Amino acid sequence: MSTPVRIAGFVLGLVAVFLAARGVGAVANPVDVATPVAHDDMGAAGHDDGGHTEQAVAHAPGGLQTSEQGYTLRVVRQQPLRFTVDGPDGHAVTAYDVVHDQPLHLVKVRRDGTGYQHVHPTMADDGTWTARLDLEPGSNRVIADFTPTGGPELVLGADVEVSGTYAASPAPAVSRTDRVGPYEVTLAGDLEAGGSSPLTATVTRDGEPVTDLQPYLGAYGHLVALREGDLAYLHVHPEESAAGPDIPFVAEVPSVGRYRLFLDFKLHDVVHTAAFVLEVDGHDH
Ligand SMILES: [Cu+2]
Repeated sequence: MSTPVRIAGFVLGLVAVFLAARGVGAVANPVDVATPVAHDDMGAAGHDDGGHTEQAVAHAPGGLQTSEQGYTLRVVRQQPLRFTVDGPDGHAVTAYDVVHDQPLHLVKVRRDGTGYQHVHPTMADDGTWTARLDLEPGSNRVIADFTPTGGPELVLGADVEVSGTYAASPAPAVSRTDRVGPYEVTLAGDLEAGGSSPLTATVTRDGEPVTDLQPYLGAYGHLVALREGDLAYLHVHPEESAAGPDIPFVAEVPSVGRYRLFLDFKLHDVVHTAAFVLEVDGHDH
């Protein structure tokens, strides 16, 4: 935790105490980022929240906005999906930093949480990206994770409506285990609202630990977490690890609710994706 962020959290905490003391806490609502503090009456009462509050203040979840800080995700066509990221000057961005081995990560999921894909589109010289995606009928969310060179780290999302008949899938139950081909993957650890939560994925085959994972996107696995309801895209960082069977991560979850998690891992030159559902109940631990 950087000192400026900690101080910012502390100052906002003081503001919350001040507002609460005057009985006008609701006035803080127009400032969205202050809401988690203003509404955290336990925090305002002075218990040690373990540093959770300032994180909620520092990061609004990504992927909820199509446009942010002057950059706009613009879908040009559906099939194949083509898009640009238009910069503050109105032109398509053509220079990106490579992060986790790629200049741009694109996640697509249908609004009902099915059909997850994580791909790496290719960019033409004019800044138009083309992605190989299986866009199914229904409302699809595409989420781009990138850093324009010299610009901010951004996660922008857009809806892509595809015509055709489809049946919405009911929300799945909480699930920590998934079977992908011959592999069984288990996700251990609990998500905590407003905190940094360690999670560990474990890959086995026929009950035996898998220890020959191949590096993928700069780690031995890549985990994406999406909030059910709005598909907010959460910060998940891989931790250093061996090539299996355990793949450790730290996830930052902003609120209670249910989260869908998708783990990409690579074995024998094939990338597999395991899916999980975790729930954050909001009770104190
Ligand atoms: Cu990626």
